[in-house]
Amino acid sequence: MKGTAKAHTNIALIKYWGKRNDALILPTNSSLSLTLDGFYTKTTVEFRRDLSSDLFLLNDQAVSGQAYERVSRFLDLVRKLSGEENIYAEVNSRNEVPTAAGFASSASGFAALAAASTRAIGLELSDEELSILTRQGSGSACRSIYGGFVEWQMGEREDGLDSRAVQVAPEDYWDVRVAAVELSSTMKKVSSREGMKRTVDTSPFYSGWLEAIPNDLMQLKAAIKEKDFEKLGAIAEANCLKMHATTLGANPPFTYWHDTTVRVMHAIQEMRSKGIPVFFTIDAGPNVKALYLPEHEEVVKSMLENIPGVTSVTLSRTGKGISYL
Ligand code: 2P0
Repeated sequence: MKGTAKAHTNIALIKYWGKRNDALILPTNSSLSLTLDGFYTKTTVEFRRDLSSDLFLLNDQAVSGQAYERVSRFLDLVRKLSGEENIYAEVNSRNEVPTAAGFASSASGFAALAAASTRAIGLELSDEELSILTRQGSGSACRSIYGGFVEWQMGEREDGLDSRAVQVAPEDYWDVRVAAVELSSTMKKVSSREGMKRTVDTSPFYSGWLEAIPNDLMQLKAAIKEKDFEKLGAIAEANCLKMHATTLGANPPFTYWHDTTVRVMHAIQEMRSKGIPVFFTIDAGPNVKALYLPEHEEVVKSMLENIPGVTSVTLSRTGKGISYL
């Protein structure tokens, strides 16, 4: 009863920011991401009759506390779905993503866990069913089931059975590149889970965020269809700024930006004013991701590496969906 799977992380161009149901992880807005081949998680799950509780090892270290509880609760869903309620698992994960520094390691993590654990327990799920299950581990993870451009449709149902990802365009459709600019690998102060909750509950700007989503989503899908990079970049950058603006209105207010975050944002906009089409997006952390086309890779990389306070620049292409090993 053993399964191994690999899943890549994804970067949202239209952000998921807010839940309407915390337990089922149902979002208040649809989102759209690009799966990245540079960052991934590889996970092996083995269900064993001799275990009396789950074991979770991340990069060969036993994990306990909140991170363990999230994995074990997710395995409860898998056990329930399979009808095998009294069997525990050893989970071995290897993360090729810097954890909790604004890179969505939970996205590749829960996608790989969902794929490996369902395979190990003998469930045969469609990609759609797997996306619905994965969503209940971590919202953004439901998008990592697929490669390329992926939309997480928020759905309307209370039971969440229509809240799942669909592929908008496959990984070989368009060679858009992403440079992950790392500024600091320290843990962030407000987790994305807590940050989005505080924003939904207290920020007067949150209604403006929700109002903007349908148009951003429509425009971004048109940009993908037309392969219009400037349009894609402009919408992604503006959507990211709207998401981050909501945090400033929260009570207590907060921001994920460091001084270097702002420096990188300005440098990217400055480069654009000189005619290089490069755009930024930022998740719930200080690091910046730059979007560009292959012909500008050299110049974008060297510009980013030369910004004071930048510790590393990692380049990524569009990635595939989950694979079984
Ligand atoms: C996203 N983020 O769309 C957005 C943009 C952060 C900013 O999804 O609570 O780890 O597990 O559903 O998926 C990060 O939130 O949150 C996230 P949970 P998740 O990628």
